[in-house]
Amino acid sequence: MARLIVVSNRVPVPKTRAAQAGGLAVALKDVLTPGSTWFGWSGRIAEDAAETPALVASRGVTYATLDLTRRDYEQFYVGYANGALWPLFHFRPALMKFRREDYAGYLAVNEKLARALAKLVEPGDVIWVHDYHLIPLARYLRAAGIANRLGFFLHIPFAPASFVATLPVAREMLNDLTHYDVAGFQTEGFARDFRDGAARWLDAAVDGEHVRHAGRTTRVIAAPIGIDAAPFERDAIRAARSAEAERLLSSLHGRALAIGVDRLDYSKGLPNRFEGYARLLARHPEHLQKISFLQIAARSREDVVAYRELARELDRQAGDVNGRFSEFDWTPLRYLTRAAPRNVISGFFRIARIGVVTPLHDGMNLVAKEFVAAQDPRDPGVLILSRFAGAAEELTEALVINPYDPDEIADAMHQALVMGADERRARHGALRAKVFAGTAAAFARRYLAALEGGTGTTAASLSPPLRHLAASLRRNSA
Ligand code: ADQ
Repeated sequence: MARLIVVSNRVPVPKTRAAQAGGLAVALKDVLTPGSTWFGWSGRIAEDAAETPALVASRGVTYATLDLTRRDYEQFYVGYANGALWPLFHFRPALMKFRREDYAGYLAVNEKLARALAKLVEPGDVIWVHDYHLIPLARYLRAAGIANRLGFFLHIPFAPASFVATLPVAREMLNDLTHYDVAGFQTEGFARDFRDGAARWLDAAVDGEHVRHAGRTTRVIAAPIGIDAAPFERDAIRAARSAEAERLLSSLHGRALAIGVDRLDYSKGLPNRFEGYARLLARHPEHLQKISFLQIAARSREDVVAYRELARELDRQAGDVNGRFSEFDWTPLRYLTRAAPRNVISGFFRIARIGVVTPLHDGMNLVAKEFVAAQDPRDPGVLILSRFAGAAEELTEALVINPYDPDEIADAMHQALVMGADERRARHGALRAKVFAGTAAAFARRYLAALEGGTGTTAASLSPPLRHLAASLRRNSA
């Protein structure tokens, strides 16, 4: 029977640590109906890594995972994916560390995954590949004789053509993407960047949304990812009454709470955020002792040098802000470098007066949408949002700032603190409508309709597996 096969670097196998993993697991929750498969790396490193995937079945979904060797991990994950592609796509060429051996390891892992996956694929299966770790997968799947519909979705930004050229294997990367039937991006801007890059560096023909190259046609679309808004709001309402939220509230002594929640990643703009906060306190002494900033920054990719350096810099900055401004009974900045459970964070969002989302560059940023969904519409907090997050294309009623200017962050925090309830409600009402319309389910439905080759999302235009998915999505989003 035909099925959906989702492929991603990490697979959230139920009852493992990976099951907690953020964005993607949440976004795809609804499309993983019984009969689907989720395939990828187990998250484990093993020297005797088998070529045949380990299978776990849960609620009718099969989770198929392979281990990686230490060398695979160093070259594929640390070296090329996060040492070269991540900085390239996040506009940080100075941090890009390209090494041929890492690239060779990246290709080898993709080939190994494709070989293992090819054995699981049945005619009619629809294969949806996620993110920058797996760009070459389609080429290897085609080489293994897989003729099924193949889609790719990039969760992070794509870079403009002139920028892509700094990658020594830019042509190979662009060419690999043309092996997919559909290539999806978070925004129309990123989709356009890919079409431009393919035209410029591959001499591909671009015809509207389509890129034609070497006899293949790829439909290149923007499909902004969303959150499961209604359940998130319900969680937030419940979590705002939890013991943790009560403790946080009572520790505030009536002060306004500003909150930031991120992975500890240089794309998230944390140093400028801390500096912006310091400037708010220095330039607006009326807010001293009236605000507490809680930054939760989950440590991430500590095997990559740039991440360790960032962690040290933020320790220094946090010490500096608190050393300068603290009173014996007030700590202006609370800085935690570990993840917090979603059902705690959602309650903290609801309590907060300001959500601070200031990435220097971000594919979407789901925290921005989660903050909006968590607010009490009668007395909502204010979202401060970087114009360089994909979310800023939709969430235009936020206080949209340029994160490269710490004074602009400070001004926006001041504006948020003095903003009247009517304006807060008006801005939040508009944002809320967008977050509740552009949900994870809507994203998946739209993408899968494109992958199926249809232009609409009516059930009649979908093949049996997708009709099944569409029906389940409608049930879940009802
Ligand atoms: P991320 O860079 O991980 O994702 P983001 O979208 O902000 O970024 O967050 C994903 C999820 O992780 C959210 O549900 C968020 O609540 C959670 N999260 C983040 N920090 C956390 C923390 N400190 N503790 C607990 N949970 C935390 C990538 C791209 C984004 C894109 C997503 C989804 O970089 O641009 O929005 O994929 O496509």
